[in-house]
Amino acid sequence: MYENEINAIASKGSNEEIYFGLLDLVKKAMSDKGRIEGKKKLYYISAEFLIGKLLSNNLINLGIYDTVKEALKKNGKTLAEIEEIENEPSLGNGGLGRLAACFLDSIATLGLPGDGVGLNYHLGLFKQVFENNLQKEEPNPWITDRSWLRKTDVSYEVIFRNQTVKSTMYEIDVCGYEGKVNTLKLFDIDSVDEHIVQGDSIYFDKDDIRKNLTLFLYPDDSDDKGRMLRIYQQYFMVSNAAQLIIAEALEKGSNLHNLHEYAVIQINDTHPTMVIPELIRLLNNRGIDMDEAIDIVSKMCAYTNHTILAEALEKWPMWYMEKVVPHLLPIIRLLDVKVKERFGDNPKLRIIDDNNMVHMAHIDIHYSYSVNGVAALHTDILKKSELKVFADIYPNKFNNKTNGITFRRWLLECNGELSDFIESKIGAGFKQDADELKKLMDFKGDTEVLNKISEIKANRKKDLSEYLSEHAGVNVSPDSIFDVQVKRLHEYKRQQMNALYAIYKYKEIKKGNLPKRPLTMIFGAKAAPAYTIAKDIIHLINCLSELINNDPEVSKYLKIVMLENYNVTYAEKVIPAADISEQISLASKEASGTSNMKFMLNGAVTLGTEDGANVEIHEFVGDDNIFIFGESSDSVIEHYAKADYVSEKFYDDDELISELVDFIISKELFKFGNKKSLIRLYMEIVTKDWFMTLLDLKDYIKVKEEMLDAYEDREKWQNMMLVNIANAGFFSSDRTIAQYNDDIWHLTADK
Ligand code: 26Q
Repeated sequence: MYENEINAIASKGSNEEIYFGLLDLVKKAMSDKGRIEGKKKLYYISAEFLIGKLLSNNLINLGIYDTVKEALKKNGKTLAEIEEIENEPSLGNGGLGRLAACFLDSIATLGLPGDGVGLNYHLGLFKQVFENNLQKEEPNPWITDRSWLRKTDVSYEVIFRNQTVKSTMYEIDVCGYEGKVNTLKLFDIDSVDEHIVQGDSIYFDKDDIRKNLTLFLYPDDSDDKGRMLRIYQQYFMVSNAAQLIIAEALEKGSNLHNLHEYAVIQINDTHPTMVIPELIRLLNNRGIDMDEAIDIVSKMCAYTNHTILAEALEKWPMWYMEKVVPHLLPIIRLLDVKVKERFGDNPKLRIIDDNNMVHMAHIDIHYSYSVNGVAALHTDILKKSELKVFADIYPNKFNNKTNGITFRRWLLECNGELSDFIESKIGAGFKQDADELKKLMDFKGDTEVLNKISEIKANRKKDLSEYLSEHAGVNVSPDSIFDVQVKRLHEYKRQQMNALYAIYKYKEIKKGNLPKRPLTMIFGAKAAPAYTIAKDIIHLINCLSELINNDPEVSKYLKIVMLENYNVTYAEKVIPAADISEQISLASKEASGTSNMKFMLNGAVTLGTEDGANVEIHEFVGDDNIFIFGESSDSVIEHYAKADYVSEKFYDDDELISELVDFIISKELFKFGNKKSLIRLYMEIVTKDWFMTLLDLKDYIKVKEEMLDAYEDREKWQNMMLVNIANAGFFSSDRTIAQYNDDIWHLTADK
């Protein structure tokens, strides 16, 4: 397919010409595939779509990846260098956004009619740079004249209190693996002005909505204006979505009374919640009475919860909404009244509380027909504690959908050599049916296969080492153990615990207790701009990196790498190269995690707590193929309930713990770091430690040491790699999406 065109493009002179040639060809090939059609369609509304670069992914899904690679090779080029031309879209921040991207891939692959709906942030999430070991945020412009974005003539009016704006809809095609095409729809306004941003900062005038509405994802919300801007963004997103849904259904012949037969909405966390009152309002405006409108919308909406952290459960003051979207208030009040009519005035169930705060999740739970968590443990905790009052009144609404990842990007694309080798052993069936990976279990103990798998791992480690020495200015040995923790920076994810391990190792080496093999600790993480302690943790890791990597005595055995501006592109290089997958959240706090699945699929072994999807990974691979430590979620939940965790006690009572924590404020580190930041972090850990780092620190060090020892039994370790890969099938997002469709969406596949 397209062989002549591909050869012609590959023989062009510059990488740019080749890239843009391929871009146009792929766009045409996707339009040739045709759209996935159906009476009923899914609208996956999300504030984030962390889609990553698209060229390789689209080539794979179109089935022309190998042809392109060959043609480039003939001309002395690689796809990797061509893809350097492409900017990574900066439309997401972490797990929730990447999940949405994996889901779009699987929805199209299964032939289900389903589009993503979100916003076209011009400067995206900030770009992270390090200055004096501190994180600095810069704008991250990614949109270029020629790109995957297609401007459409679809436009809606969106009404705010003091003005009405006109939207423009952009589209990005989403091609299924050997399938047809859905779209990601991104709304924008033409008047946005990137020049209002001050220099290379992320500061801008928050007043002028016409100029700033779609500038940044998660603009700084440390003041009222910033928080209000988030409401502007959210309402803009969902009002467009609601108008689109109605327009498309009308076109297909809906009389609106049966809108739920034409559309189902998946609400990705609470950010799109206002779609519920907005749709009710629009239906009511079109002559449908309130009760019926509420009923129709409740039959259309399904809500996914991604967190139990209190601070992430959105609550907005009524007066914000009054200022931004006053026309929604009567509806939100009505929804609140109806809850009281039905269930009495239980404060825990209310939408509007005594402080006049609107609880977005409560709107979702009362007025959706499905509420799901994202891993078995997470859903259990929602039902048994966090959302128990709701689960009691709506037992049938609650369900689990354990997250998944698309194997196209996270195996075929990022680790083609491993994928090809697997295919040579068990056939290509696993690409459509991930469960077939289980067939690899037949090769347990097969030296040839095991050696090949570790050879491939060694190749990825070499690739990454080269990349790091070229792009990050750091030399690491591919023969060292690659120990990787990449995820958003948050105290509950406990990067600080990993950093304390680095201090432990540093001190051991200084004492002459040399490790059998060097260790390379790799971190990648962005901290929210206003999250001081998270930024302090990044600063600590950077300081440790500077101290350790420049100490000739220690750096032979230990290196610390903090990746700057970790993103999807980086993930695709780092994850295939990892030996150890760090999944060390405080049990009960990580809803699922998805990098844990990516690491497993690429043959890394998990070092983790019994949290999120780690629990399910543990069940699949068994005790012998994972390293588990730390207190259980039940006992952590009990500590919170009894308020009996006192970090200072752990610090005072244990010499090793105090020695490691004290190092944060040592002379050695003050040489490289900002004293204020180091002292603040030290104080936080000793006097607060809300996410109980010190509770699990000793167990973590012990199990990590056991794990490093286990690595030296090469055959044992290779078998662990194999068992992890062979059991990753369950974590394909194709499985997750099939379950969403069977249990929630009920769409008909168009294949
Ligand atoms: C809320 C209020 C105000 C400002 C921002 C927010 C906000 C923004 C982003 C709240 C939450 C998020 C993102 C959450 C997220 O990424 N959660 C992750 O979702 C993954 C996919 O389900 C899970 O695997 C992770 O465990 C979960 O942390």
